[in-house]
Amino acid sequence: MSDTPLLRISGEVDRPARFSLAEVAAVDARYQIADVSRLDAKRRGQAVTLEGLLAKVGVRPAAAWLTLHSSTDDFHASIPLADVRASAMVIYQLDGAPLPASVGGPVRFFIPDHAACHSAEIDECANVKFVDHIELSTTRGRDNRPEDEKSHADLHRRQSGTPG
Ligand SMILES: Nc1nc2c(c(=O)[nH]1)N[C@H]1C(S)=C(S)[C@@H](COP(=O)(O)O)O[C@H]1N2
Ligand SMILES: [Mo]
Repeated sequence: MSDTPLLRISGEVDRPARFSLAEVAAVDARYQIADVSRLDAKRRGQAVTLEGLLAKVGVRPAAAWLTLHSSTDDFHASIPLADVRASAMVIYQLDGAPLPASVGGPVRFFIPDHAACHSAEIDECANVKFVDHIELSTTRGRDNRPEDEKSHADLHRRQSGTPG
């Protein structure tokens, strides 16, 4: 059902909200990115910028951290809001249909200019798949990204994804 909530935004915001696919698609056209493959040849789909979603909820001045939660596989990443605010997006649609789970749908966080895994706070591992909740907070939130090469390699093996 198109009205089922896809994504919740909570925490240090003026108007916590739950967005359906229709509501994400209805975010103002100036925040929509029709084709993310122009930003990264490995990625496909339609996205809305993080800024477009944040404009809907109203970021409070105290918000300093952005935490991406996936309850699907209990994966969480917390990153400084300022580092991604201008560039991050969520991919939510592919060829006019909901984004498939095989590429991280129904909602996949995407930072176009991410660093390699572990090389920085904003790494490829922070491109959280199946994101269902975005939380803004004053201090760092939950983060269970792999901390060392071995746990990272194990994670990639489990998700049968590409090495990164
Ligand atoms: N929900 C969720 N998102 C996740 C992960 C995960 O295990 N679960 N792995 C991360 C890691 S370590 C990487 S490198 C990228 C890989 O994304 P890709 O398979 O689309 O290239 O997804 C990130 N997002
Ligand atoms: Mo990764």
